[in-house]
Amino acid sequence: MSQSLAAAGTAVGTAADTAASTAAELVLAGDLTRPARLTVPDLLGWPQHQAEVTFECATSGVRRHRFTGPLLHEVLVDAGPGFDPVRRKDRLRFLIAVSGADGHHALLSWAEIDPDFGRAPVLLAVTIDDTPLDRAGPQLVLPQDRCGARHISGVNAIRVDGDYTSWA
Ligand SMILES: Nc1nc2c(c(=O)[nH]1)N[C@H]1C(S)=C(S)[C@@H](COP(=O)(O)O)O[C@H]1N2
Ligand SMILES: [Mo]
Repeated sequence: MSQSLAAAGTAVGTAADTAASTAAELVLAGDLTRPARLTVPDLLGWPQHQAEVTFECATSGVRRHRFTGPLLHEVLVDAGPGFDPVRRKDRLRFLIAVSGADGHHALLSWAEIDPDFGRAPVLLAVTIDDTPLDRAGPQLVLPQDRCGARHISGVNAIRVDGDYTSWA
């Protein structure tokens, strides 16, 4: 019985279509008091924003997309970054390392997305062009970027890091 069900499942799709593996997971780690694992449906729990972005790709030219999703800043604040929230200067040493499942990486500074500093309305998109990203995983969206390279798709890890003492 279970064998024939498995065979039927294989016939209509790939292993990635099985219930256990459909939801891509995003790991929030680093200097956080509440590290988390989030799926795209989890990201619907924050207020949703929309962005129409046009960016240039070095290889495929001008691209245009519509994204929806929560602000990266709101999601990360809820994970409890390890700075003193009332001391603005304390936030300036934090960086945000974003990784795609394919190994594409980019760094943002905390100040870049902080409403007291750069105020960039960076999203963790849950839809692209009205298509849900539940299986692919969320996409980083930077409406301020001219180039497309930081619009990382299939984001599977975000690390917040404020400790540079080991660099000295
Ligand atoms: N995970 C991942 N995301 C990525 C890339 C990549 O190599 N891996 N390339 C980036 C680059 S260089 C561009 S221009 C855009 C292109 O997005 P589009 O083809 O969906 O318009 O995706 C970005 N996101
Ligand atoms: Mo690109």
